[in-house]
Amino acid sequence: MSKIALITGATAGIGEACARLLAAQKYDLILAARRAERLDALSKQLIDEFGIRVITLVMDVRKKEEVQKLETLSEDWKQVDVLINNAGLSQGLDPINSGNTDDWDVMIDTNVKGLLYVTKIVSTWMVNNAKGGHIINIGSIAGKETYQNGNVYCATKHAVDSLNKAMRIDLLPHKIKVTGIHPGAVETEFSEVRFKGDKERAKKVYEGYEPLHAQDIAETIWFAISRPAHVNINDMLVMPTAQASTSHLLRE
Ligand code: NDP
Ligand code: 8X3
Repeated sequence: MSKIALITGATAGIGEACARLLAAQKYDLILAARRAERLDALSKQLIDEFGIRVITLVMDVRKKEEVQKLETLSEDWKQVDVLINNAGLSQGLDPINSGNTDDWDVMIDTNVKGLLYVTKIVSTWMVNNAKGGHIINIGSIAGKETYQNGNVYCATKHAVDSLNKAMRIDLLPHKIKVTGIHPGAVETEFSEVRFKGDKERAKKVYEGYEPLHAQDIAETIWFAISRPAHVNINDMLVMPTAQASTSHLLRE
């Protein structure tokens, strides 16, 4: 029987790249995000190309009642082997004194509370299934350091870093692997979302150097997933060669 992976935020960037890579590895997939059309198109493509099984869940991870839809899946689909907690975003880049509190709510609700709601349900399945499992949490370099005006986004990713360590401890008795993947700059829709559709400003974030591509992170995640049973990758910080820290970028 094929292994099953559940990926949140599968409609773009890192999540979509993970879906493609795991499909090529013959995983059956549960793909979740808010944009139904994108989920449908991706799932059709992966079924046609790789002959795997895919189900999609239109789900806003901020909304507990929507995340609860996971419980309506059949017992077969609850045999999840890999959970990739990827759904996340940044909103704005402003000093703490003038930040938009609605932006703060969106980031905290998505990056921290959403990740928790999904993890509670899926880790319970993994415990009950008693066959181990692997949870991959997508943190960020922003969860390892803090940069000017990154305040709340950085705080949410520090929380993910902390929760990653906590999950590793709590799920140890159940032989569930837990891995934190912390990328530096990856060119995805991330900056367009952060700058609320301002494509020009978003493009500038990646100018003058080669950023990471979503595929680079998917491959890093696959490295963690494909280790032998006795090996757990606890934590990985992955940067573009041209980026030493959030504030040290070699632009040429
Ligand atoms: P994208 O904007 O390209 O993708 C984000 C994904 O998250 C989309 O599929 C989006 O789907 C989904 N998403 C956002 N909000 C919600 C929500 N409330 N409920 C469900 N799904 C949601 O960005 P990335 O691929 O770059 O980001 C993926 C993860 O990587 C995030 O956690 C981000 O913080 C992290 N990261 C990104 C870095 C980068 O430089 N790009 C660096 C370090 C970490 P939809 O809109 O359809 O719901
Ligand atoms: C995204 C990378 O540096 O914009 O997590 O925070 S950064």
